[in-house]
Amino acid sequence: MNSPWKGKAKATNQDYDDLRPTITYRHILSNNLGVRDPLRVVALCDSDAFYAACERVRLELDPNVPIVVQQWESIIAVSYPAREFGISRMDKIKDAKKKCPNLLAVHVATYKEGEKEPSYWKDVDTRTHKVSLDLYRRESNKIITMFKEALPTGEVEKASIDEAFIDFTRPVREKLLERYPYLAQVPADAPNGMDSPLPPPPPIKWDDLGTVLLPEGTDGAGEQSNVDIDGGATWHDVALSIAAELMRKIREDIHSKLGYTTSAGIARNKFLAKLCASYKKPNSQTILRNQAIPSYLHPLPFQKIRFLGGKLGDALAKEYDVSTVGDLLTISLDEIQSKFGENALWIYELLRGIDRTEVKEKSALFKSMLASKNLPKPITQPLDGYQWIRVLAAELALRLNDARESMPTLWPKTIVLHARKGYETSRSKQATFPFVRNVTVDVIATAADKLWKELTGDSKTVNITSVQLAFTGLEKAEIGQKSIEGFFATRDIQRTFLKRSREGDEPLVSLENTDLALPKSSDIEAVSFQCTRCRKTIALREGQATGGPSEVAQRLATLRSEHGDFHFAQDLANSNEGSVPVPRGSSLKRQKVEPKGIAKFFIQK
Ligand code: DCP
Ligand code: CA
Repeated sequence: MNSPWKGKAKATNQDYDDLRPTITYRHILSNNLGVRDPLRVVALCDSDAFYAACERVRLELDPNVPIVVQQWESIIAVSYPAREFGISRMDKIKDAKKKCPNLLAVHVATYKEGEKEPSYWKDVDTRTHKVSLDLYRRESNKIITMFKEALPTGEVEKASIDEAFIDFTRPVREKLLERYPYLAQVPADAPNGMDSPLPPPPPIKWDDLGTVLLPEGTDGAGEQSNVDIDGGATWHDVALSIAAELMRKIREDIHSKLGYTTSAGIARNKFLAKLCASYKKPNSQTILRNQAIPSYLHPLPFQKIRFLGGKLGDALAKEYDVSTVGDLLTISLDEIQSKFGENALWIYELLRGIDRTEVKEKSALFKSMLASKNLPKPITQPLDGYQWIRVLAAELALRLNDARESMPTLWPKTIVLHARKGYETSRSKQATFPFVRNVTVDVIATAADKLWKELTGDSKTVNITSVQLAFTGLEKAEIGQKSIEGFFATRDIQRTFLKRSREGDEPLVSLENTDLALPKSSDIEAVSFQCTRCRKTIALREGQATGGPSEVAQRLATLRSEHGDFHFAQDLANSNEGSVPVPRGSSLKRQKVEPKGIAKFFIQK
């Protein structure tokens, strides 16, 4: 293809105009360390051969034992000692064992019908078992917790089951000011006061801090291992070296406390940190200095970059007949814009090592939890579905209860059952999930059984190839608590409730938070509110919205509390033993059940 850009002048470091920004006292003393901070430092830390390492630690094996993790007939993780035998994920178990006769192949834990916990059964069979990744999730959470505990002022974003981004900018800033206190004092003779540049940085000892990638034009092939770096060190290099020091210490702690080795990439942003994290594996870290960004990025085949692979990468390669990042640098922003519209600036900047994506912890409240099973043998008799429901319910029970260890009031609003026949769209049924404190396999299975009955209806035979059970709308039960608290506030029976609960009736929800449902100050002017539970906007009736702000606020508080009562009553009815909530949109009448315990107490008015 005859491309007007092919053979044009080579990209120069002019394309990277922010590699040596001048750092001033204003920068170093700023409290607002955003994504444009010139001393920004981000790391990506990834666990080595993660599932294999989890199994090795669980089995208390020597780290040199070659081990793979198997899921049915496939290999899903290969330890580094096993990789030395040329084993990869692509191998079949049989072939891997040929390559290494001493190979230990551990099958992932599975759930089995009738068992509440996953385990390592001898008779794993995809027709009767379901894979459990719970061990890996738990170990992953332990690692994330160690990052957070080690860096109370850093930001940690879990990126996958075994990777996390860490924003070191603030912890590094604290260390910089602690080690070089003179940076906090603008000298009296500084020409531009706060906007004067900092004095030259001290020499950096990169020893033991990891692999340092070399800037362009330096002798040596890509890496730097000497004690003092060249005279071109910047304060950003100092920041990187401090982050590397902190990262190394955390990685060592993870290794000694949990037994896992990790590999990290440390650079000025997420994109570059991720890119260099796997430069050397296992058990190592790589530092990409700003000066080395061009020489590191230029020769990279751009389609290997995650965001630039796939269709977008194909389009770029075809359009411009190019293959490396360096090739793409000669294309102007206008040109990219005309071809790629709104993504253009982002692509243009990424190619120049610029990425302003924040490191931000995703809400700890993952909104849903899904357990699913593709059935090697379709379910043909409706009765056969119940065994899978119990298996899926066991997984959800374990996961919800694990999550409740750190968030005790976590509560799913809805339970959803999906069933699919071949490649047809799945059918689903859902219901409000009972408001119960102890979510056991039985509670979940009872709710799901009811949905299964609805889904299969009167059919004598079915043909279901995949079943999924999910919790959706997972949230801390604050709204529920507020409803209940509102309930107590309006009926003034809190004392009675507490008395009865001490006498032995198990309260359905905890009452730890006794802050009553009063409007927040921001609500004072409001005449309506949106219920976070049912999403409806509940407004004061005409005429009620008049009067002084405190009267309106009071009426709104009453309305909130009444609306909370409505949900509370529903939850009580649903959480009664033996009662299963009526799915939304169902024409079924709510089952009449004799209220028991605390529910009976409340329903008697
Ligand atoms: N995984 C999987 N199926 C895949 C890829 C990965 O089940 N196709 C699981 C098993 C891995 C874990 O995810 O242990 C993490 O994936 P990585 O790609 O990070 O691979 P590893 O951690 O196993 O190896 P590495 O040391 O190369 O990161
Ligand atoms: Ca990994």
